[in-house]
Amino acid sequence: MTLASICERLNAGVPLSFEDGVALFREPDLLKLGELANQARERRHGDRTTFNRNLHVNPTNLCIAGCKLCSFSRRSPEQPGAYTLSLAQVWDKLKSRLQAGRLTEVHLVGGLSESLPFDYYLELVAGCRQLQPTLHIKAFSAVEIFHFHRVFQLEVREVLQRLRAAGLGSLPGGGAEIFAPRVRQRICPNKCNAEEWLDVHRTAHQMGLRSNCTMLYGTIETIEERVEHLLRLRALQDETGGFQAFVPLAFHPENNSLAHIPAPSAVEDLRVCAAARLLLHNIPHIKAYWVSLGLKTAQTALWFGADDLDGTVQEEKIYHLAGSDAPQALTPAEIVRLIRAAGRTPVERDTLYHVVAQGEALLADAHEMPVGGLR
Ligand code: V47
Repeated sequence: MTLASICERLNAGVPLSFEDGVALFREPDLLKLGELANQARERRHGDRTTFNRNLHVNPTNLCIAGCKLCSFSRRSPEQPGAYTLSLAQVWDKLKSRLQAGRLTEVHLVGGLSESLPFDYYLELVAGCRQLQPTLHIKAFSAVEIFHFHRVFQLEVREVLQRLRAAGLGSLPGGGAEIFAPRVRQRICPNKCNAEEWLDVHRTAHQMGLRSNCTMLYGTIETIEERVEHLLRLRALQDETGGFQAFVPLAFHPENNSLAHIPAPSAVEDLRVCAAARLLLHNIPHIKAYWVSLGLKTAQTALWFGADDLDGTVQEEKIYHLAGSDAPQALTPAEIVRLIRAAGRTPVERDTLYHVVAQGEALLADAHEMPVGGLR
């Protein structure tokens, strides 16, 4: 399989095959691969690069899953660093962020708790919504939704319906890791399996909720397992059309049980981004999550298929505990500057990718500083 023949199929609008995908990941010429991905990106989005004003909150790090890849979770409340935020603490964080400037999204994800009742999650969402009714609440990965289904003995649909009634707007894409059972067994044996993860998203999409999807790369997976993972996401998207963005997540090895595995190189990061753009022709957005990639690689990824940088973030824990040296937060002005410095056109979006501000309007209030500031 050569890049030239892949290019012919791309131009003819033919979805790439499993073999094409493997060839993309094995392609030594990163720049040629990047050029193809960039063409696909520009055909869809031109120069536009989106971001949003969001706040990440992780209500608890107590987690019964014990994933080997994770540096964030704690098994018991007695372990150093274990925490669970009260509802009032979450709302206070949100309140102080809202006082510091405009916000359109709160991103809530946490560990799989043994003790928190379903009402905690319902009130969490409802309380955030009440603080600012226009705020979009993107919350709970499919792994958490599946956990709620198991521990609260409710159908997945019922879990989603109740959360939606409380104010849930969409689902983030975390917890997919790598779908292959061989890999899951070794890096996250207690998480829901691939079918269960996909089924939560299928159900959400059938209910009209949008979601994102991810792939954690750089642990022990093979190239074939990456391609299979991406093609399973693509197949679900063919069925439902509910994924908005794919987020490639680079493994960070500090403070977890896979610390002997080196982090992926920037070359690998860009290759995954480009291959995903080309294989996932039916998923509109590829997000270069700057917390995972670092600012410089995230900027470069905007020429390797990515058209989105996520948002202002703030208070990120999962990657910083695993060794990310990206800042804790970016101001809108800093994101705009990063995008412009990469030679792209910044556009502020909301969670569902509607345009919020562009051009002159973009900078009108972009100089605010999120609470906590930059590191
Ligand atoms: O589910 C955990 C991953 C995810 C590590 O949907 C790790 O818009 C690398 O899903 N090294 C959480 N990755 C982050 C996530 C996300 C982030 C930004 C935007 C969106 C979105 C989703 O991070 C986890 C897991 O897959 N993760 N530990 C680690 N050591």
